[in-house]
Amino acid sequence: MPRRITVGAGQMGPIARDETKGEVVDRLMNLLLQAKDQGVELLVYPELAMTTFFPRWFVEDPAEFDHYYHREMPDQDTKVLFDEAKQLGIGFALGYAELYTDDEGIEHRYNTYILVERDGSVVSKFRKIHIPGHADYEPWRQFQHAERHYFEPGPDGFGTWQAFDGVVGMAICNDRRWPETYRVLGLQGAEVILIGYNTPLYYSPDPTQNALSGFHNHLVMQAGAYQNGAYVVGVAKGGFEEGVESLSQSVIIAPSGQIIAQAITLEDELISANIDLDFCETYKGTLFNFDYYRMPEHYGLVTSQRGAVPPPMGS
Ligand code: CDT
Repeated sequence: MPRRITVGAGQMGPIARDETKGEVVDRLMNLLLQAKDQGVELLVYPELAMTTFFPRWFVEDPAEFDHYYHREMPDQDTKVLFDEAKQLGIGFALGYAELYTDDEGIEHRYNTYILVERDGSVVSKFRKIHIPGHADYEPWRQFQHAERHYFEPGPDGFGTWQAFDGVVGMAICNDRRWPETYRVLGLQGAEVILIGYNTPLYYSPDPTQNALSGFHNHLVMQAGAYQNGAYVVGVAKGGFEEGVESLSQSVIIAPSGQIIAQAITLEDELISANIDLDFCETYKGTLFNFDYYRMPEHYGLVTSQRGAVPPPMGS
């Protein structure tokens, strides 16, 4: 039996600060209906798909922004989307801000993806690991990127799951820039990696990188796909949002590293591709046959240290 599945990237344009959750869900539903027309079985929405990218504003007490978070998923705002997707037989990954109270009553804020199967069952959650930006107010910036104020790193690591007739993994935005993300997923057999992102085109710490934003976005995801023999679905929330322009250019990438489909607008736009999961083996079974060719005995530094340690001078 060929393992073919149609995947969709449900790119979103900007979400205004005063846009209600109901209005946003209407847009997500619209993408879902387009997905149905294109035969999509797995629809991937962006990072933080329910709200404007609120880390661009700093409020001293993050609880002031609790209205941007969801304590449960689905909840009263999103249940209609979950119900409709189940009715249509479409699975999806939805990015949202999660507010979680643990068994000891401690609140945690995560940047989360929830993955839902075609029958409406929840496959898993993934909580973003690499939290970029800064934790304190930085007045010199044109706008804030205070993700480290609003989110803590996910405690569960990078997982993969048997779903959608294959092996699926997730990552969120800044995670995509780190080769470790893809490798840890690849080592768990990932065949399809789902990645949502919000990437401002202006990078305050080094504006010389601005013009390369689109290049870097595709560079890392294409490399991650190729080096691990996996498909990557990269989905933006882009366009001009509350005065800040963010990258669009959502893509579906093959294990060859080639882009199969790419969004052309800065708005809500669905792209899709019918992919052959067995094609992953073309790479996983040859050049990137991990079992045969990897040399983990020489990779110890990857997990034993965080920063670079050059050799001493004169050595
Ligand atoms: N959302 C997110 O992780 N964005 C970052 C922006 C760059 S760091 C300020 C990214 O890696 O695209």
